[in-house]
Amino acid sequence: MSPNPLAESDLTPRVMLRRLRTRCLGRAYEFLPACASTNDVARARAAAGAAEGFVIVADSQSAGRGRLGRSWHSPPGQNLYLSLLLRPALPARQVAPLTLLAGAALARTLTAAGVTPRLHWPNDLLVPAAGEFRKAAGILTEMATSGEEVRHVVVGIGLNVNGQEFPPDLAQRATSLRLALGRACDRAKLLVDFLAAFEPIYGDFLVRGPAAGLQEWRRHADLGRVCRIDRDGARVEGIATDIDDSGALLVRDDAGRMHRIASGEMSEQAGG
Ligand code: BT5
Repeated sequence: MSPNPLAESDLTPRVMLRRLRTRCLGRAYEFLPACASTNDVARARAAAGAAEGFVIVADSQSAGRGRLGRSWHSPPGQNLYLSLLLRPALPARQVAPLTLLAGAALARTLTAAGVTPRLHWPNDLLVPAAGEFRKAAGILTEMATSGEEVRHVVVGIGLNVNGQEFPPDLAQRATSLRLALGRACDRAKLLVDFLAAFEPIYGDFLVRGPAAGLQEWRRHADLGRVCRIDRDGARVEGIATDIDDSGALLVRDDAGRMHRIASGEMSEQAGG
């Protein structure tokens, strides 16, 4: 009889709930062998009343999404694709730092796993592979609002854990923890460790604001490099000097002018 890998999955609720160390995050937990996008499932569960801390994990996604309509390569059996539902009682304009705070928690988790991650504003996590830093994780934060108030936030994370091969368009840019560490990793452990790292960072954010979490983000960030930002058809080139207290990127151009970039795409310049 051939084994049923999904019945034995390391990510099923039975296994996960035993391993969780959090009070809230992941205490409501769902696992799907496959779905289109975990962010879409989380949004549907939010509309049906799911509580703060709900986590949905899929073993594979057929329409995993990045930002701006881009796709997230999501094959089965190897990686982590998760969405975390949050219901912060905050005005919508204060929610932007959450992507960076999730990045900080992910960086803490991976550091503990033995890799040296590098956070790339706003939502990429890179790890060393083949003599350079390559993308191993991405974060997609989506929000539903009612006027000025947040109804819910979905923080979606894709983390390449044990994948070793990528489609041609990603082969030179993507990597995984397994390729970085030279050994397979326990994705359920990474998930429970991430949730345990993020819970206090999120709690501190709700009570005191984002400063401490953003400081942790800075410690892992690839700031100080020459970069190019494209937004709304306009281009800013300069040095990515810092982030401000809302998580926006601060770029100093050649003329010394500072530009505050609330959202956009940061590409490194050749030689930067
Ligand atoms: C992101 O977007 O990096 C956010 C990705 C979030 C994915 C998670 S998976 C769970 C949850 N459910 C979803 O549907 N999404 C979230 P962005 O910055 O736009 O980067 C997307 C780009 O990363 C693509 O255009 C590719 O170049 C590259 N890419 C795609 N799949 C990748 C992978 N598996 N590993 C590394 N890079 C990848």
